[in-house]
Amino acid sequence: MKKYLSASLMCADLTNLIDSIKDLEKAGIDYLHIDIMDGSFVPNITLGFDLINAIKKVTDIPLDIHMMVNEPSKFIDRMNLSGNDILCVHYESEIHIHRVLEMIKNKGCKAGLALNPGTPVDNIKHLTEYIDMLLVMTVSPGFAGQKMFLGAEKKVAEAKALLKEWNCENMLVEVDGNVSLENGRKLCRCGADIFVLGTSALFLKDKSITKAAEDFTKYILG
Ligand code: S6P
Ligand code: MG
Repeated sequence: MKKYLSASLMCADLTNLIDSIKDLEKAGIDYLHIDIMDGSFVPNITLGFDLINAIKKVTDIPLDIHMMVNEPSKFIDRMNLSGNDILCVHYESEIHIHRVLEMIKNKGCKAGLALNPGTPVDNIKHLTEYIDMLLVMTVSPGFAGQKMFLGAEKKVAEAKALLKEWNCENMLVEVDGNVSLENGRKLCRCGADIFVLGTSALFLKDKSITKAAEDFTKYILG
C-alpha cells in the first residue's frame, strides 16, 4: 500500500516559508501538515487560519490540518479548503464529535479524527462512516521535538487490526510525533500509512529536505 509523507510546517523555517514550500514540492511531499493550537486544548499556540488560506494560494500540495483546539466546530468555516485537503479534529476536543465530523464532510474536504495517546481506538467504532483518516498521536500534542510514547507501536497495530475487522481498510492511519527514521520504520511495520515529519526526520541541520525525504522513504520501506 502507498505510504504518504506529510511535512509539519511548524518545524520549517518560518522566516522563509515560501522557499520551504517550494523545496517540499520538489521533494515530492504528499501533504503539508499544519498544526493549529489554541493554548487551551494544548499548552501552546502555533499556526492559524489566515496562514492556511494564504498557503492554499501558493501551492497545490494538499493540506493536512491538525486542529488541537477546544470546540473546533466554531472554526470549521474559517478555512478555504478543497476536496483533497484533510481537516482533522481531536476526539477529545468536542462533546458532540459526530456533529463536527459531519460539518467537515459537508464542507467537501476529507475528515480526520485524532486520538491522544490515552484515548482508545475502540472509541471511533461507531463513527467510521464519517472518517477518512485516523491520526494516532505518537506524542501528547502541543510541541515538536518530543519523544514517542511507549505504547505507540502497539496502538497503531491495534488501529489497523480494528479497521480491518470493521471493514474500514480504506481509512488511512497517520502517525504524528517523533517520527524519526527508526520510529518511522517501526510504525511502518505496524501498518501506518501517513507519516508526519518534523524535527526528527525532515527539517534537519545537516540534510536537505529532498535528501531527508528520500532517505526516509527508502529506510522505512527497507
Ligand atoms: C505536535 C504537532 C506535531 C509536530 C510534529 C513535529 O503537537 O501535532 O505535528 O509538529 O510532531 O515532529 P517532531 O519530529 O519534532 O516530533
Ligand atoms: Mg500535528
